[in-house]
Amino acid sequence: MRFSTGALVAASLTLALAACGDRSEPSSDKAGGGTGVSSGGEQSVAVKGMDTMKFEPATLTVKAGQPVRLILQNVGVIPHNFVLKQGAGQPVKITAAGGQTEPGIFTIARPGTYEFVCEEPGHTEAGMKGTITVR
Ligand SMILES: [Cu+2]
Repeated sequence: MRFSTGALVAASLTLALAACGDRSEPSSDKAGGGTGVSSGGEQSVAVKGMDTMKFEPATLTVKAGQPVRLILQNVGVIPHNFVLKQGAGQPVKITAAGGQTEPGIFTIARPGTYEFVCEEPGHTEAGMKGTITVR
């Protein structure tokens, strides 16, 4: 039993090495692709959530297809959040308690104008919303 297990391990190791060997050959074109990746930098955007039921600024502009690092600064004392239901691959919700700063990362693939809101009860209705323009 022990002997056959060892043989099996040896066989799978050989397979793994063979697989690695196969892949190392076309990887020469990866070096050229690396420079392209570095050009797509993260963009940082800060928005304040205020107890006056406003975002500041209420209009944001970002680039399409590049990760957005959004920092929600709650400068009030009650909780606020940043909710983006459309545009990103999946709904975005960043919540910050009073006086707290919370980051979130998302990417919007297609240019356009999307609405973001604060979903705390009554806040959207009171005017706590804004737009994010993607170019
Ligand atoms: Cu709010």
